[in-house]
Amino acid sequence: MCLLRFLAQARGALGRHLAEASPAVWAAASVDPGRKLHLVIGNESCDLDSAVSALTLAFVYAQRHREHDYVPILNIPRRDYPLKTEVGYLFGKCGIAEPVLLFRDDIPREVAQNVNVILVDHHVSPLAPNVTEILDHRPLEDSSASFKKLPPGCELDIDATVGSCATLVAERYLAEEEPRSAGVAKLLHATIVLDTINFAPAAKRFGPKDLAMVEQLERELNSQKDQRTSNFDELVAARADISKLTLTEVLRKDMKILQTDRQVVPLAGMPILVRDFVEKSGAEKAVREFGVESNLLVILGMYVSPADGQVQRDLALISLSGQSQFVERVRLALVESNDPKLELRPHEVDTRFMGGCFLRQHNVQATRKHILPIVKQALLEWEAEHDCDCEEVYFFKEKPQLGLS
Ligand SMILES: [Mn+2]
Repeated sequence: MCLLRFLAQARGALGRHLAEASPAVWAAASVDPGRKLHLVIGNESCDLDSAVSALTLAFVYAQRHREHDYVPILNIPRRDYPLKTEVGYLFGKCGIAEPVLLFRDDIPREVAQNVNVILVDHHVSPLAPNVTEILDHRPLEDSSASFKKLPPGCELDIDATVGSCATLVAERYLAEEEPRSAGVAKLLHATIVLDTINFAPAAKRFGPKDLAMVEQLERELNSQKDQRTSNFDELVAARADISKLTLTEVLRKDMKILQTDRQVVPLAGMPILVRDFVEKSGAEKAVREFGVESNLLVILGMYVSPADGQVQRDLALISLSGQSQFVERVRLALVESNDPKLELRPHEVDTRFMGGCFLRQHNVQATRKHILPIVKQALLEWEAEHDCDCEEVYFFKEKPQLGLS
């Protein structure tokens, strides 16, 4: 069976199994009892690695183990698919359209006990008790509570030496003669090239296995090494293409949530400078929608010049509830950071957009990976110091008055 036909039939396979769990919703034909459903699911960022690894591994296993069903699931709600511009671009190039894909909201919140789950590109999951196999390349978090809930027989292939989970899928794909699929080979090849930053030595994002798999895939595709660069450039451009997104979608496109016991702080990463974003009409409405339930929003902007590849970065701190002292505290933490030095300085032209704080980041090597822990530390320190400002104290202050009345 070819990849496209497999995908077109995946929804039907899912429906047949779910019909058993919930006949009211899925009035489809039932499945024979020995036939098991395996959901193959990537991580919640649904980056290219997660999406491609889930899709290709499900296809390969489905062809090799025809007695069972393997269904790829993209770990985002369907409405967020347009935000994953590089995924949509590469899938589109391979003829894979959104309606044949299955998303997190296509499966019930609680998966039935007899459903097996294969995790790709992550290994900490609320589905842990159902997981039978893991392919991942993140550093092992074996102390996490969900990791301890994995069943004893779960097969683990967690290899932090590879730059891409797609490399681990390619290894399985290439290990046997069947199935052969140009679509699978192209998807895996493009993903490994993107994740390894096209094997740039300075980026240090690849290991020997990534290179070996890409070379084998190139032999299978009969493609030349020099095509890597054009594939890579196309995907980088597709990832930064926000021309079809609303401003709120631009903020949500690549966001992470920082959570402490008392606060939720969203960090947006955008392929446009914040300074340029706030000039757009509707920017204030978009920011309000994005940060509706938080004290603080952190927005990180980046602009890569198409002409010479030069990178510019800036950031903004905005409090919708006007907590200026808190914003100032986080600003100081970022400005004073030595690990690394962010070299934050005011923009040449200042802005007072929503009373926020806007800074150019002259150390363009520093990324969200560096900024996130600084913000988190500042949040925790602030909370520790302002323990006295919380409700209990307010309550004690008020109590004598209540007692008198
Ligand atoms: Mn990955």
